[in-house]
This record gives sequence, C-alpha cells and structure tokens, in this order.
Amino acid sequence: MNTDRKFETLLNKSKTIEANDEGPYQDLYNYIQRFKTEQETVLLSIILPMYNEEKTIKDVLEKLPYNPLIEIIVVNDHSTDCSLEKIEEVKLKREIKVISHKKNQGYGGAITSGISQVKGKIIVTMDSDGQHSPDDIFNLVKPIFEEEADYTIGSRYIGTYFYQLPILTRLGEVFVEKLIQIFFGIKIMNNQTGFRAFNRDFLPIFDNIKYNGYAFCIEQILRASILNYRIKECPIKVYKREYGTSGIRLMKLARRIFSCLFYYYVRKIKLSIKRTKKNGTSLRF
Ligand SMILES: Nc1nc2c(ncn2[C@@H]2O[C@H](COP(=O)(O)OP(=O)(O)OP(=O)(O)O)[C@@H](O)[C@H]2O)c(=O)[nH]1
Ligand SMILES: [Mg+2]
Repeated sequence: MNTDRKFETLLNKSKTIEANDEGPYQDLYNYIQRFKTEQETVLLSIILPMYNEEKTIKDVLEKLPYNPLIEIIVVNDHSTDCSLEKIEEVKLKREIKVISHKKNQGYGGAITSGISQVKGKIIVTMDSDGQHSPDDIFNLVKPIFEEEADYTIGSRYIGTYFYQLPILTRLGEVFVEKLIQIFFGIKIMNNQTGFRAFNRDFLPIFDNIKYNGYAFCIEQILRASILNYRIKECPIKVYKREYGTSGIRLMKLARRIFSCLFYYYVRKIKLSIKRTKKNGTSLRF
C-alpha cells in the first residue's frame, strides 16, 4: 500500500457516539452484526472522495448509515470551496474521519488515500455529490459477506437511473464494455461507477495504481479480472447531479481508458506467461 501519499488528517470528531439503531438501516445493522468477532469490530468502512461538494456533502453524510460497526472516511481532495466547513456542520453525533490532501490527486488518488486508512472488514466507496443512494450499500456488501463475490460494482443499468444519460456517456460505456468482454472475458456494463464494495483481502489490488483520475475505475476492474477475483455487478439507483460540476472531461477520459486497456492487456499476457512458468504462484502488479 502506498503510504507516503501527502495527506494529513485534519479532523477526527471523536465525540460520544450513540448507535442509530432505528430507521432505514436496521436490516443492514442486524446483518453485519452477525460478522462481528473479538478481532473484527469494524465491519464496514465507507469512503467518500470529495472535491468541491459544498452543496451536497452535509446531506450525504447525514443520510449515511451510522453505527459503531461502521466507519466513515471522507477524503477531501484539496477542495477550494467550503466543503470542509460543511462537514463540521453535520448534525447528529457522528464520528467522521477526514483525510485532507495538500494538493488535488484526482478521483483514484482520493480513493487510495481512503483505503490506506481503513479498519473495516468490507470497504465501500461512494460519491459525495449526492448521486448515490446509501440504501444500496446493503446490495453491494451482501455478496461479499456471503463470499459470493470479491468485488461488487454498483450498476445503474441493472438498477435504475433517474435522469437522461448523455448519449456519448452511454455509447462510451457500451464500447468499453465490449472491449473488456473481448480482451478480458468479463462483462461489466456500468464500468465507470464510483459505487463499489470489496473485501479487505482485496486491498493489494489498489497498490501502485497507474491511473489516478477516473480511469482508475477501469484499472481496478481489469486488475481484478487478471487476478481472477470474482466481480459482480449489483443494482443501484443513480440520481442526477443537482449541484456542482462533474469533473469528467470525455476526450481526456477516453484517451486514459484506451491507454489503460492496452497497458493491462499487455500485463495480462505477460502475467499469464509468468504464471505458466511459476506454476500458479500468486502474482501482484
Ligand atoms: N472532479 C473531481 N472529483 C473528485 C476528485 N477527487 C475526488 N472527487 C470526487 O469523486 C466523485 C465523483 O466525481 P464526479 O465528477 O461526480 O464523477 P461522476 O459521478 O463519475 O460523473 P457525473 O455523472 O458526470 O457526475 C465526487 O464525489 C467527487 O467529489 C477530483 O480530483 N476531481
Ligand atoms: Mg457525479
């Protein structure tokens, strides 16, 4: 794990916490409670990358499940607006760990900083712009707790999305889906999603990432596929971005995605040759 990343933990609101044992997350709390052991006391870590989300972050944090079995980590990717101050205003007694980057490191950089601090058995990442719904967390983590999958990907295509998707985004994702299918043998429709979950054992897959921006999403899918992890797309709901601006620049992202596909296709071939020679020895990137 890359631990020399330049960040500092600015805020760690360690107030007395009372479990919120009522409301919409009761099923989730009851379910994860079953996996608690003496060694394993934090069952879920929820990571939220945040870049200039002053309009949404407070609301997003207030709607998250909250329980002593769950930790919440916000990665402030050098926001230049009042996002950080908005976290201070979060109502309810919530312990929120905030990691602040001294300079912007991109979406992938924000996720890997969060990952370097997790204590949980299962890790969830979701966006802080209000497009994701926290009640879908259960859908994403259940297959991992049940050991049916190692990496779950929140998919609006097998779930729902409540806005008109730009035609280029849809076509781009279909094109990438086909390329991944042809060259890596797996079908992932919503290959640009930021809502995902994985087991802590899966963390080495995030070591030494090459793509710090949004191509990070594809990079991790390809790495997981090369290392034969079980990937599953699960239904989620995705809402329209109501505030702020998307950081996605389509042409730049397209170039990065193609570079990523090419790079990992070559890696895949090299690793399979090594695997044959070493007769099944586990390999890392
Ligand atoms: N734009 C941007 N977002 C970042 C960065 N670092 C972290 N993020 C967060 O990453 C999440 C996803 O970013 P978005 O720009 O909304 O990307 P998206 O949801 O895939 O794309 P849209 O559907 O167009 O909104 C948000 O929660 C951002 O706050 C960064 O450097 N740039
Ligand atoms: Mg978004």
